Amino acid sequence: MADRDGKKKIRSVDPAAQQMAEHSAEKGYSLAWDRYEAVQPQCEFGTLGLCCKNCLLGPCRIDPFGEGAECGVCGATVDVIAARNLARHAAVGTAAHSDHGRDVVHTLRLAGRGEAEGYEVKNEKKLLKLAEEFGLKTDGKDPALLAQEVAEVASADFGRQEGRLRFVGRAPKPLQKKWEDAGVTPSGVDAEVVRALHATHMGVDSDPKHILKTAIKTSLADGWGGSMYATDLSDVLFGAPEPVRATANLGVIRPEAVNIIVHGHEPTLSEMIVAAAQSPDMKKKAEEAGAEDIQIAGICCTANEILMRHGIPIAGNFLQQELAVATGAVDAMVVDVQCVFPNISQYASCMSTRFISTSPKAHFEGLEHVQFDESRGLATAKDIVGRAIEAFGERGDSETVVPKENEQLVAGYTVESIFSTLGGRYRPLFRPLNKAIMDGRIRGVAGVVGCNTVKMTHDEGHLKMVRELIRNDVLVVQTGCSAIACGKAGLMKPEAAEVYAGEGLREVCRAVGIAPVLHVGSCVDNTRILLACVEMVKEGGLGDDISDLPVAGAAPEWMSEKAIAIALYVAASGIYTCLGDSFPIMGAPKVREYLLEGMEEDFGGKLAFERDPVRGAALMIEHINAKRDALGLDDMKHDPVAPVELDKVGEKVNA
Ligand code: NFS
Repeated sequence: MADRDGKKKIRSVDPAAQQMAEHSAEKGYSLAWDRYEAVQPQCEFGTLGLCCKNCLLGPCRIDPFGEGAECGVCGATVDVIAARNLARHAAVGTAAHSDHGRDVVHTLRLAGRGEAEGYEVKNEKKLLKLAEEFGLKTDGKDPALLAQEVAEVASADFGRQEGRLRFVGRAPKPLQKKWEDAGVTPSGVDAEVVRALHATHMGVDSDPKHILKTAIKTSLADGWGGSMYATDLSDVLFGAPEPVRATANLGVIRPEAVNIIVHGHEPTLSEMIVAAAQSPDMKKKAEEAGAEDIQIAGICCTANEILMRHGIPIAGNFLQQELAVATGAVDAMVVDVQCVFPNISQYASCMSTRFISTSPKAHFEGLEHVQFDESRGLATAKDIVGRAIEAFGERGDSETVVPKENEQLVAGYTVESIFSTLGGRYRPLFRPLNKAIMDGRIRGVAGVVGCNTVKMTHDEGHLKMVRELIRNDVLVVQTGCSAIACGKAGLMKPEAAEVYAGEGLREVCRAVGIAPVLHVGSCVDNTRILLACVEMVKEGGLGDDISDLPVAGAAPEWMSEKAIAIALYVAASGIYTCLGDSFPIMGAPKVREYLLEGMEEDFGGKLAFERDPVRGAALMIEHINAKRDALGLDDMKHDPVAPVELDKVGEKVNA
């Protein structure tokens, strides 16, 4: 259990996280920060990518300084080893996002057949648009039937054996050609994942650069396949998000209410929990148990899904999952898949909190399992909410400690809603954004996304980078735990423009009433950022391909295999992408050279590794400026404004 040697501070810039860490230390709860200390020193061979256990001739590890073996027992060099490891990470990341996408497709099919209790097509307009894109006959067709047909076409794309993925056709033509020339145009999502696993088996692909192309191809099947289906079909089923006000941080937990935390990723579950909690019978039960209300709050990307569509509050990001439970006021922690700490059940024996796993894919030792089944989605969700109400009854007078931090934010931006927010209801165009970039009020656009990691100070990378970007007039769009970090710090309120944004960006934010930092959803919704770039190209005046745009991407605190797939598909879509931690490839010179330099020639985008978030932002700005120069755009109208100290974030917006 927790042993922070009397130094109760954790590495986090979030005061709510800090308070709960102190409380956890007093209670003896172990946190990820404690476990990180306990596993030191971490394996340097693994960090550098020089450890191979792909076959049982090994494990082999290669010393980067030439002491000992130069290659593995089979003859694999450092570059082959590191490239294969990276390709496997990308395949797992792609599989995770895409399996989430597949579940949404499955639910859409069941909903169309009338076999998914509680689900229906909420966005017929988008269903129709997709059906037309897929070449389906739409005239006078019943939306339920159309939903089934769209789901069939999508399923076929997952299992496609030949030809290219459908959404590849959404990319600008020059980018499609680059992918063709480089041999990375993805085919079926499943096939690409399987091929990456085959290619990295012992004694198959042994050309480092070719292995990296396999990693890129697989990742493109995520970005322009599995993830894009997850986003588009979630919008069809659950409705397209619209700008919505909400709140974020541990202070959203209310001791007097039945608190249910939904943690994980798939909206199929969380949407039903929200519906169940809002149903009159459940509300009545909660009142009978003496609760004021039922409070749903999210952690990680499932939080982003229900925030975007319903304005449901966010309890915190990845590193706050244990801290939420430590409040003692959570009556049910409901998890599905991805980013859930395996030992989250450590609390089960000492609290009334019910820990409930729900996915057939993910059971957790020590957690009660209520299998979620879309065919009886609402009934399962009511069962879960009922258990939370019971737990509230058992909570009695036991101690609860809930931080007060609870910040306002606006979320719910999509390609469609950016259109209408910037262009107005009657002129839904990307023209105003392109024009603001062309005339030098907005320097460019940056997507800042990704996780938290205990290897860095929690949230600090996100906040420092984003503030540096907006003070230099770069409009920021965000997803994932990065979006949650900036939401908690007050950067997603329109007022934030007055404090942090450069003068040009501030003028634009004032004119259209937006914050300088826009929340565009969960990690699968990074596809919204790709498609926003496509729209900027289509709108004209900023080049012919995504790689011509003055845009950049970043994941300052990334840690998951999903982030590896994202970084690769974003860079291979032509976007300069700056990562906080490096990929585990630094011991492999050829791999390093290709990812940090060579791939730009093939795709127009490449990666950079920079731990210092302010320097990372400077690299992104330098890239954006170079793109502006290449396009011959006007000089920026204003100089950047002075930076604001990190400890003033939030404080200043609220002043
Ligand atoms: Ni993305 Fe979302 Fe957060 Fe990282 Fe995990 S929740 S899918 S992987 S930790 S951003």
